[in-house]
Amino acid sequence: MTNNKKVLTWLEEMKALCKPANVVWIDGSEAQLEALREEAVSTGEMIKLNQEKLPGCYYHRTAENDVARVEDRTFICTETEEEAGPINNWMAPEKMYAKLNALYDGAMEGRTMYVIPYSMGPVGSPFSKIGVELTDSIYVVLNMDIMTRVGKDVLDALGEDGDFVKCLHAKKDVNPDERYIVHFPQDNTIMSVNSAYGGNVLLGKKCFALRIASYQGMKEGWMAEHMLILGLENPQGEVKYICAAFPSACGKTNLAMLIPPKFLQEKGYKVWTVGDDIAWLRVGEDGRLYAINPEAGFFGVAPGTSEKSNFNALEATKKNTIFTNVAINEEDMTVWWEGLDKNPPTNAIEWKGAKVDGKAYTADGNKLAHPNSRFTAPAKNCPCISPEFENPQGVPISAIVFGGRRAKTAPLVYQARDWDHGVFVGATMASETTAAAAGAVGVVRRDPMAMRPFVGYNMADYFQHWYDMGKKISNPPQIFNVNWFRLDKDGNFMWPGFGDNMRVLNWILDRCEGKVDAIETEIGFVPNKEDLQLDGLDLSDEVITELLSIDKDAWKEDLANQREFFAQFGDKLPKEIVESMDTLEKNLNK
Ligand code: OXD
Ligand code: MN
Repeated sequence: MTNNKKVLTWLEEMKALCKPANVVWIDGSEAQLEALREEAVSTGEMIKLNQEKLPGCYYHRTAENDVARVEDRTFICTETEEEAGPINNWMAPEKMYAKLNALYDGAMEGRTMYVIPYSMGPVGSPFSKIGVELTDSIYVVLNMDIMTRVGKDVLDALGEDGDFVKCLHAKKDVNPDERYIVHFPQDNTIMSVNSAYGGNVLLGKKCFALRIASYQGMKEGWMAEHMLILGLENPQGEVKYICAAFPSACGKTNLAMLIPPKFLQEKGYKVWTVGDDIAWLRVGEDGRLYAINPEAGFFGVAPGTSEKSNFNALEATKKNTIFTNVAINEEDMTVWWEGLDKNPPTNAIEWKGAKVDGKAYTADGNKLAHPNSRFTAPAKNCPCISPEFENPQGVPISAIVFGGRRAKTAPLVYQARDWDHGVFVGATMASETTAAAAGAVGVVRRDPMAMRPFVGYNMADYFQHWYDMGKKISNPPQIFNVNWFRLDKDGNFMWPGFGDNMRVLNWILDRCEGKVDAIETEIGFVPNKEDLQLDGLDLSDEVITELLSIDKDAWKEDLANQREFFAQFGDKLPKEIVESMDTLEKNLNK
């Protein structure tokens, strides 16, 4: 399949290490993929769902101990500990290679090693990067085929001499005590062992497209970010693009596929999805920032996805999708999860595999689907996928939006004063824990740029990279912060969220185009009420005022928390962050 010596040499080394019974190159052909689906069904690795109702759809169940990303088992192995920084787990590369080589030794005996050449980004785009994943899991092959561009044309694009990210995955016996998700950014290498759960084994996603790519971006002058990309079309047919970063459980996929409120739809507004999770950003010749979505599919959380909450995502899952750890409706071999509708199937198979009466089971407070159960759906299934999705040059970004779940601190929306202030706004991102999780409610977890689990090097250097990029972007996007989760005194959400968030996006774009003024406050610019399109919303004037207000005491408390968080970076912390904290303090004390 290839004459690339680097690929062939590495493959020989990994074969010698893992000792598979045979090796199969994935060429991306439908015939080969179909044969693998059949094989996975025959061994029980996958279950074929109702092919009339869900054509091309399959079901997979992971081990009970293997249902989520494992941050405590995720390592960044740079030469020095300082290069990995205080947020990442670190081990010296030599020591980690020795440990891992022992685990991989003979790990594929009697099994097949699949060789998956894949491209993050459209094949041949100047943004794109190539990886090769070796895995002993058909589930991984089939998911990678949805989430990335896989096959022979990737090897052709790599050529005889091209560089690629080496990705090795062995399922082994999914022993959580010997599970490792390890990145060697200086060797372009990822090694994952003892897991078969998506985020740990689809190595193109978090491991490559964020952790390794963020390191590559720092070295090469571009950015890999945990951001959705959406296009907002106005009634004149112009489309402006926005990137947005949110910590998990803040509705990123929903925002990426937003359906505007009716009165805006009638005026001709529309949202186009370019990406729901990751953006790779480069400076274009015109001095603007351009973004591609390096992925080709959505690896979305199923529970909570419904016709009402995210019609477009649900539509995307209706064909050629792999469902993981949701519930099966045994009546007709379709799928179900909490929040899909109010009708749990009577003859259900819950995610661990037990046959239960779904109605009685959920009435007792049990969950049929695992809360982190997923769908892997091709992006092109999505009804609102952007016509620019495959554009190798990416889309020009007008605004970058940061957000989190803040009960009190952040107003509905505010705009940073300039790029450097925007970097500070991103770096001080945080989200509060909800009652849905065990433990105290309202505890602040700092999650700079929503990249806390995904920066492949020292986060202080990552902040510096943002400042450095600002100097290279002559025509930068404006930077904003949003908060859909402000609570009133009784603990109720003040803002309706979902499609109505479009109203805020419109204000953001109006600001980018200089169409509206704003009020300068201690923290940045907030909207004049009359510039928000609030037609048809049942919100009193007081509520709007409250939504846009700044609670100085809450901000002072947050600032103390920021200082504590940033202290761990010591002298490496860019001076701009300290200056921004000092300015904020001065503003709040005025
Ligand atoms: C994801 C995540 O799965 O951020 O996208 O955890
Ligand atoms: Mn994510």
